[in-house]
Amino acid sequence: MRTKAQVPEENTRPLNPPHPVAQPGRHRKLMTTPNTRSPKTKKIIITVLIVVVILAILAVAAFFIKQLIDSKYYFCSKSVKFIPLEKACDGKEDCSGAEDESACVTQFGTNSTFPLRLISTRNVLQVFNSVENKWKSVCAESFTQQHAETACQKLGYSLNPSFSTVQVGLLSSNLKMYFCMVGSSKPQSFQSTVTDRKVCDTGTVVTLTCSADCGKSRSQDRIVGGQGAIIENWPWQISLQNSGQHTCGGSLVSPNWVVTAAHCFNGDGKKTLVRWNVVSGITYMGSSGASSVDKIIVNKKFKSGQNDYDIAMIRLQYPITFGETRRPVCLPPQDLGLKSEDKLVVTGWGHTTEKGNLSPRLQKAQIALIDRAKCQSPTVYGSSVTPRMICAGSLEGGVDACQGDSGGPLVYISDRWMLVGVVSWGVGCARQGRPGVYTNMDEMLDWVHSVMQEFP
Ligand code: 4AZ
Repeated sequence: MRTKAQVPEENTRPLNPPHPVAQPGRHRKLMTTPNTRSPKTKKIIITVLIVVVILAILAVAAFFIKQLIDSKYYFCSKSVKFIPLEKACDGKEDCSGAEDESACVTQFGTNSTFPLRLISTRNVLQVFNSVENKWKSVCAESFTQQHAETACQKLGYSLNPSFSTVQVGLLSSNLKMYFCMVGSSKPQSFQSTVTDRKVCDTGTVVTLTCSADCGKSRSQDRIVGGQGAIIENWPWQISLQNSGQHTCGGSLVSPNWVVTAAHCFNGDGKKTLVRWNVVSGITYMGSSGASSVDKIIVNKKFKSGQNDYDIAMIRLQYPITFGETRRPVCLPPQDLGLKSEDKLVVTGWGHTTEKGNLSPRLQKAQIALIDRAKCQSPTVYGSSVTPRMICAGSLEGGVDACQGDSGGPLVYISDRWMLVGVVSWGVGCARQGRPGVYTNMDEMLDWVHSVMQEFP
């Protein structure tokens, strides 16, 4: 606020005082116009400006030279040596101390069935009996909070779980064929105490929620195709950046795990961990507040050049603190049972047209699940679509994921948002008869849970 008392002292002084005082500096100033500077001052200003401009040019040049070097070479910091990028993480030691092979993308495969699962929209807990090759629903009797914690820990969650019970009569037929009961003696390893039951004494089985705050967002707004979005509504969305460049999307599924696509790690310089960062909590593309990557695990069955098993997981160096802008999405239960035309949402900073550019602002699009038979028809993608894939979008075209959306979330809401797909591939973007293809999370849950258990 500008008040009278704040009027500058200079203004209250007469320009030509009746008795000029001997103050040479002041006197000279009063006699000249206020903006005129001495030639010496001018020289200094010009020199400073030139220095600033030169420094700016040097900084920009250094940035581009660094980008250029980074795009071709890997720097061995211990031996102070550059090696061609394709030699980093190629299985052969090129830097002293094998520095170039010490922090690389890991491949992980699993052939065995993960012995626990949550199934159907009710999240019924089942235990796998490997001798009989059968899944058995867990009776509620003798099941305690401690059992719930053990089960969720096994499934890769560290947060406080909660469990409830559901009447057997309300379950679909495949969930009420076989039952088992956990023992009370060893809740920390209850699978070793599981015994078969013909029926549950209480007539109820266990339903389990491992991540209390997953899949909740500020608003559950309904979406039309391709609009600007805000991170608060899709707080699990992350930007996966290679040398500071947005490369793929991804989804937070716990404080330190991100789900993304395996094909994001194809190519030179994409296999070394130091180049990767995860940026969370942003609506507008940027690199501030990036999380360092501790491990990247790619599905072993993914083969570059093919699109099958296109899934990877990233473990962050430090867990993310959840809030309005950062929150995990729920992993779906097994057999969620989506039908064609069910409404899904895809989000990302990918290209807004096929030959276009990345979007500075996060975008969302509502799309529909496409019938598998339709997507596998010869006029669409034929046998390129495997059981590990689902198609979503519109056969008329117009709305779709695109380059730069890869690895990002395809979500479905019942009471919470669930990750049902990962942006994977498609022919072009939003073309007629060429919908987007997504990694089918339902087929990957075993792998995801195995990874979280194997690399806690
Ligand atoms: C890509 O290149 C890509 N239209 C991702 C999604 C789709 C196409 C391409 C789907 O990452």
